[in-house]
Amino acid sequence: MAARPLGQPAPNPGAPRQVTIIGHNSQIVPTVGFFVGGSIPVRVYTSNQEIEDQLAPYPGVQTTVVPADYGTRPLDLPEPPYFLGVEDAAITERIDAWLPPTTARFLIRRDHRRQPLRGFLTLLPQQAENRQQVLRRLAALKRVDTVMDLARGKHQPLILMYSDPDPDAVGAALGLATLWKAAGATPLIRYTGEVQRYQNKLLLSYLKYPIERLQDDELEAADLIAVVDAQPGFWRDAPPRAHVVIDHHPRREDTSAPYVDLRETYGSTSTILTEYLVEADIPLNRQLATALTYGIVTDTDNLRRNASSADIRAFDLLHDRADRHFLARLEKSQVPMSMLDYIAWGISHRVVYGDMVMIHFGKVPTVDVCVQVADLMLLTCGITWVVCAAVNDDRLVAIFRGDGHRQNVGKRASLAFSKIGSAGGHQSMGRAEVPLEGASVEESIEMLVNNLFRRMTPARRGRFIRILKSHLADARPVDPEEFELTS
Ligand SMILES: [Mn+2]
Repeated sequence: MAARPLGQPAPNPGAPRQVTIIGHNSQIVPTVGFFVGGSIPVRVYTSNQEIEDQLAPYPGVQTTVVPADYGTRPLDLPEPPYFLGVEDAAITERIDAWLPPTTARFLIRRDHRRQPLRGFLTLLPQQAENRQQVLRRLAALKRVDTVMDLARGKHQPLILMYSDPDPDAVGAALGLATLWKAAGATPLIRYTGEVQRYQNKLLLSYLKYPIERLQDDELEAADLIAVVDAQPGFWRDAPPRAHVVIDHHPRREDTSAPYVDLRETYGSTSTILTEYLVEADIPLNRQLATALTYGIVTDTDNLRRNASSADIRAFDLLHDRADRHFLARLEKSQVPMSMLDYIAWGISHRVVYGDMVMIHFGKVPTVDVCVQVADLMLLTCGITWVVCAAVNDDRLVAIFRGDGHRQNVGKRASLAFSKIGSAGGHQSMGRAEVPLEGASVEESIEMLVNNLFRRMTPARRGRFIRILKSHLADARPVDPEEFELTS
């Protein structure tokens, strides 16, 4: 194949070599203009001599005047696509009879509310739909103006995230900071708890924007306060006096502020900020696009959970501007180094019963051990549910994971343990916590098996318990100094 000259776009095999426009209504000339603008040759058949005259100045347009009743098929009718600019139904049918079988037949009419004839497509979106889109955009721009106006002339705007901020809060905060910077302000981004997860620490260190823990005097000094991905009432004592609240959690009765944008149907607050930024045509740099993308995918479990079409649209707009490699790094950084010994111990001390895996870790420094190992064991072929239990802080804690396909592990947890402790969950995740009140680890094993398998024969339950107890006699992982989630 001959090489294409540089700078020449690859030919699109589906692109039409020319288009054919037939009829005489008011849409003919604008439609010709539309295609001429795209340098596509146009063939026109019209009964109206005036249209021929109007089209004469257009380059690449060949016009043929046909009889007013469109009664005879032109001998030189080109290949599809065809655009019919005719209002009259009988004439439309007559022209339709000229055409070879093709799906590429459009009806171009001013009045799109009229039902298009069967088999014809419309070239333009329905006007009502078009109008809705414009109105939605105008509403978004009005919101952006309002939010930006609030920041103009402010000395110290403050964007607050609640507690240990999750990636959605970080994405939304950075999005709002970008808007406010475009309005000439220099906002602080602060959280009020501690960042726990390793991935979130990694995210904050990746972003150049300083995002830190709130200092007492900063709240005092702020002359504009926004709360994102939360509502002021989340702070039980001393809720901040917020001027701006942008969130997707269910509305709290006590939420009020001069500017409130709450969208419960959205999967993430980052989506709301993405809409603001995109509608206002504010450039999204790579870091911002990365933070917003990560916010959307973590809150919606990669668009699988509670994702609205708005979240999917925002993701679509963002994802090729985001740093894929960094996002992959974040996604993979799931297992703290200090967990590896527990994972190894859990794997070699599993008890398999049918399609279930059970592990009892004895005493653990953190219940995260059970969560991590349960998620991992569920990847085993043939295993549909997992129970990882341990004793922590004088409680028996059992973490349930299931594929959610054949059983409901939340219900299983609650049936087994809600009478003696707190238990619940949903299809694929469950958790039970039973106070031990000084009972031993050995007794916690009996409690676990006897309650979970009430319908099992006592002999089999006894064997189950003996195996779990004997596993505990094996050398167990040495607790790391600290379960700090660092690399
Ligand atoms: Mn969120």
